[in-house]
Formats: sequence, C-alpha cells, structure tokens
Amino acid sequence: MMARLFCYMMAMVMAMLALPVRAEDGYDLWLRYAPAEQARAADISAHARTIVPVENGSTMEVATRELQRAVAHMTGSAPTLATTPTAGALWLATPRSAPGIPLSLKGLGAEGYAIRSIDRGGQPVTLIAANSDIGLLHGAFHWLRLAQTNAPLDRLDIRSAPRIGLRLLNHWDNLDGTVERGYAGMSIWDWWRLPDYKGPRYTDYARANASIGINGTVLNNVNAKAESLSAPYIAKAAALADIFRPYGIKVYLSVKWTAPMELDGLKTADPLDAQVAAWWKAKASEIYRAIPDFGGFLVKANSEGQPGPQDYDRTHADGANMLAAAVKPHGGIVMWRAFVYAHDNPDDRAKQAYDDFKPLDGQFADNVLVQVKNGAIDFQPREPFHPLFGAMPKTPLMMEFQITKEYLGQSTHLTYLGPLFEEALDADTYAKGKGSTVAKVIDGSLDGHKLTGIAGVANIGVDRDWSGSIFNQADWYAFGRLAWDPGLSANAIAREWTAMTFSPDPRLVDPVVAMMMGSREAAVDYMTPLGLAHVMATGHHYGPAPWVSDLARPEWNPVYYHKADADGIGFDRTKSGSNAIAQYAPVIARRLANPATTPESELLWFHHLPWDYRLKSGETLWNGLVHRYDHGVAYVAGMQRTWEGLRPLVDAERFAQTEAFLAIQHREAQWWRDASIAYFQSINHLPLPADAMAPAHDLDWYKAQSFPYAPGHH
Ligand code: BDP
Repeated sequence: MMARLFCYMMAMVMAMLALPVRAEDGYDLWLRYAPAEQARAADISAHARTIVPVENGSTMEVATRELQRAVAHMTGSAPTLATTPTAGALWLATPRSAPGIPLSLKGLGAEGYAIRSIDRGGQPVTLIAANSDIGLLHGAFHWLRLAQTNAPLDRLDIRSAPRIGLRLLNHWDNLDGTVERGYAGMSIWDWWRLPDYKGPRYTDYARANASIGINGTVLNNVNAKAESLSAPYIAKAAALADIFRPYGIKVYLSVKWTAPMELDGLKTADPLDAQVAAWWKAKASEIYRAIPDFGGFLVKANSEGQPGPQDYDRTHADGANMLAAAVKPHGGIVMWRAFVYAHDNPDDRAKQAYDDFKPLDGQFADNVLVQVKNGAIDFQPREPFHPLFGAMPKTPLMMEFQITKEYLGQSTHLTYLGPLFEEALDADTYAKGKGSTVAKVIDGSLDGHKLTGIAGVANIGVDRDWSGSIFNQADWYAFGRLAWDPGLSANAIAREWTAMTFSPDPRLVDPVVAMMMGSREAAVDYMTPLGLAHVMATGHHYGPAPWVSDLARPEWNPVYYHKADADGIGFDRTKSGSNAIAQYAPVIARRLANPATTPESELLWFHHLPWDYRLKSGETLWNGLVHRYDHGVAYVAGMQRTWEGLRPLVDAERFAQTEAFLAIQHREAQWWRDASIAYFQSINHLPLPADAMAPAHDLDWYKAQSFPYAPGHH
C-alpha cells in the first residue's frame, strides 16, 4: 500500500518536473537519482527540505536545479527554495553571497568546496561552502554522491580541492562526425547544425563532466583539420563554450601545424617566421573574441605524418613557444604532445619521445605543458610508466590516458581502467628518491609547478549510453575522479560508480566491484601477458595478429614488439639491446637490467628470454605464457557467472546488454588466446602444457580473419 502510494507520488513529481519515466538505457550515467528505499528517502528529505541559494547566476541555477531534481527523484518530493537556512536546509554559500560563513575556505582554491553539518541557532543545516559558484556546484555533486551511495548525511565535515589544475577530456572527433578510435557511435558534436541547433545532449554532457570535476574539453581530433580554426568553426566551438561555461568547463582546440598555409596561403609554417607568428596571434585574438575564456591549444606535431616545426629544422620548443606567445595575452595555454616517433629513426620506438624531449627541458615558455602518454609506446593493456615522467623537472608534464579502449577490447569488453590509471599514477619514478610518483610529477608537487594537467581521450559518442557500454561509463567516471584526486583508489571509485549506476545494495556492489577490479588484468592476460605489447591487428587494432611482419615501417609490425624466434621471445631493452632502461632513474634501471628483478608483469617488455626460462612459479616461460592466456579466458567466464547471479538485482535492459557483451568478450578472449598460442607454437614448436587445450583452429584460419569495417579507424 505504502509502496503503491510512493510510486504514485513519484509519478506525480516526475510529471511535475516534466521528466519522462524512461527505461534504463544508460543515458543517465551515474546521475540516475533512483528512488531510494523509504527510510533512506526520508533521511535524504530531512537533509534537503529546502535549498538556500544565495543569488542568481547561471552556475547557481545549475546547482540548485540539479539538487532539486535529484532529491525529487530519490525521495518523491522536491526541496523548496528558501533565502535563510532553517532546519534541514542545504545551504549553498560563497563569501560574496553570505559574508561570515562559519567555516574556513582557505586552501579550497577556485574550484574546491567544504561540506559541513552545522548547528544554526539550534537547527541542523548542511552547509556547502566554496570560494566560487563553481566550487558550490562541485560540492553539490559531492553531496549527491553521498545521497546516492547510502553514505551518512549527518556529521559531515568534508573539504576537497582538486590536486591537478587542468582536468581535460580529449575528443578525437572529426569534423565529418566520425570519431578516431571511437566505439560509441558518431561524434556528439553536431558540427553541421551548430551553432544554430544546440541539442539537449550538450547540457547533459556538461552535467556529467562537472559531476566528476572535469573542467575542460578539447573538441577536435589531435589529427586536426585546419578548418577547425576557420571562422564558421570558431562560431560552432563558441556555441558549445557558452553551454559549458556555467558548468566550469572550458573549451580547447587541437590545431594543425600548417593551418596558416592551408587557411590563408602563407608560404611557410616555420615557427620562427614573423608572418607565421603574426598569423597565430591574430587567430588567437579572433578565437578569444568569440570565446573569452578559451582554454588554449593542443598540438600533435611531427608525429605519425602530422606536420610540425621539425619540418623547418626547428624544435618542438620553438613551435610550442610561438603558439604560447599567441595565447599568452589572453591567459591561454599550449599542450604540446610528446607522442612522437619518426619513420627515419631506426632506434627503439620506446626511446624516441624521451630522446626528443628530454634535451628541451627548461626551454618551454611558462604557459606550455608537455602532454605525455602513460607509457612510451601507445596505450597498451599494460605499459611501464613513460620514462619522461621525472626526467623533465623544469617542464610541467601532463598525463594523457586513453579512456576509449582502442587496445583493451573496444566497446564490448568489460575491462575497468581504474586499476590501469592507478598503476600509472602510483608508479615511482625515483626522480628525487623514493616516493617520487608519477602522480607527484603531474600534480606539480615534485618540482613545484603551478600549472598542472591531466587528459583522457574520451570514450563518448552518440550511443544512447554515451560510451558504447554501461561498464565503459565507469572508465569516464574513474578518469574524472582520479584527475581531481590522483590519490583515490580505483576500488573505492568502482564502489561509488556501481552504487550510483546500479544500486547501493551490497549484494550487487560487492560482486560487481570484485569483477571490475580484476577485469583489466584479465585483458592483459588474454591479449598481452608477461609484458608483451602491440600485437593487435593492423589499423583498427581489433583482435590478435602477432604474425604481421610486412608493413612499411618496422614499428608498425607486431613482430617488432615481441621478437619471437625459435629460441625465445621479448624485446631486449637492456644494455645488450636498445638500452631503453637507461632512460629510467638508476635504481629502476638496475632493477630492470636483470630479468630476475624485473616485475614479471613487464618481463618481455624489457627482456628477450629463452622459451625455457624459469618463471617465479617454477614453470617455463612458454608454459607460463600459455597459462596466463588461459587465466584471462577463465576470468571472463567467471565474470559471466557472477553477472548471471545478479539477474534479480539488475533491470532487464542493462542486464541483457552486459550479458551479451560478456559473451562476446568470452568468445574474443578465447580467440586471442588461441590465435596467439597457434602463432607462437608455429615458431617455437613446443608442446602445450599438459592441462592446456589445443587452439580451436590452425594458424592459417586465424590469419585469414579480416575485419575491413571494424569501427574507430579512419
Ligand atoms: C594511437 C592511435 C592513433 C592516434 C595516435 C595519437 O592509434 O589513432 O592518432 O595514437 O595518439 O593510439 O596521436
């Protein structure tokens, strides 16, 4: 009876807020605000009877609306607005709106917030306080996270400020609507109909990002088209910037180095040419007229065929500094990518970025960040941390993670990336002795940098669920949370996400989080165990092709990376090989010089070892490799069983999607395992360990598989 009454009330409230009751299709992400159980709903209501917004302003409106809507969904009754905090009020206050706030805002900066349960004249009030409206918005989302995850709402005393300044998504979105390495449909930017038509999805994008603290977005692909900087496209970007502004999100653009030549017929793009510099200055002014808070430029130069300053015998620093001078008067910054390797450089690809950039340390202007991928090759399922971290103390280094899973199963595999991000951030560079973690390099604390940043290549598209699967949403979420606080644990983040995305019921949260936490390691096992890398199929990178050896450039071929032959397997990066280990701090280099002291998870990344090399388990390298593949496949089967057991606790639509995707993942994990084993066995001619099954097909069958229309490749 009560339940029916509650449903009826809910329906009334939704009608009141004109929100259609929708199936669980994933559109609402972690902002579902699902109806809480009765006692919990009463608790939430008691702490949000009224909202005390202090003044109008678009960000305040956004925060207030979000709180009202969320509480209405969760409890069935929307808080009313008030001007003074009385019992059960959620009081949003900045020093400007409420002088004499009863708590200190020191150290919270422009984006941080404090949340405290206070007693105001005998009345319990929840104070959310910040130096700015944006801080209040972040605080409001924090409170909503507590409300959604069944956390206590009493006796709150929370202070939070971001440890990293620039927390950006990088969209690899093309002007024709396709997305490079996108597995969630076409781009959400409807370039063609912008700036006139601004669909509701842009606002929901901004809400989702603000809720996890993301404060910037690079709209276009690093493989940029010059036209992104033409007047019509600046107007389109400006329309998006207007929508994102109240959410504290700035817009940035990737630039093509030769834009002055392509757009305006300049004869050169030499960064030391006065006309070129003047062109960029004028272009920057034009952009800032349309977007006064424009963030700045992202640049991929002299990398994979993109033009750049080296084409004119200038350095990356020459190029970056020229652009930096153009945006400097407007407060803009330049993010210069270190993802470079040259077709005419025969040296180990893993060494090239370091060799190019390390000598430039100290030469970059003060509004330049160098953006470095987490590993030295390319977003592999596992890579040792990039040796540039810790090696350029005079330059702010930005982290670049890939949220979209180009190499980790694309849209369908459940491979939660929280542990990958965490592993990279926690890696110790030993740059200034023990504890010099990558996180401390990028949050600026190791070398005293004020300008700091982190970027994630977005996994967002027009799919109804935004990310190509429900579980891929967790990677977007985890990136944002870690960007705000790189000290958070991937496990805690997974718990929050699961509670908000599905339900806070521990019967669901515990098994889902357990399955997420091991899922990335499982992908490592069934794709690239023991430090193998880059054995994916050519171009689209979908599926295994460790046999490929006929591509034009050596480092495009998987055989370049695994170097398997009759005697052994792995890339020798010690002194007897490329000596890439010398790019790390001496204590790390010493450890990596010896296979016995190299972590087994990175063994074949650093060493070429005989097939009968003894692993720590006592088994041979070959047998151990086969067992790792098997372990990966078995883990996926385990996830299928776990998920099956959760059927009663998950709505039909999201249950079915995950069930189907896990079946795909299982089939593909088996395919990865079988194809890899068939290939390596054709090289070493060794028998399989007694407990291992023979591959389902012969090697030729695996080699014959072809997927000309696999998504994400342009
Ligand atoms: C690789 C992708 C390629 C990108 C490149 C980059 O395969 O599509 O353009 O990285 O980061 O991972 O520039």
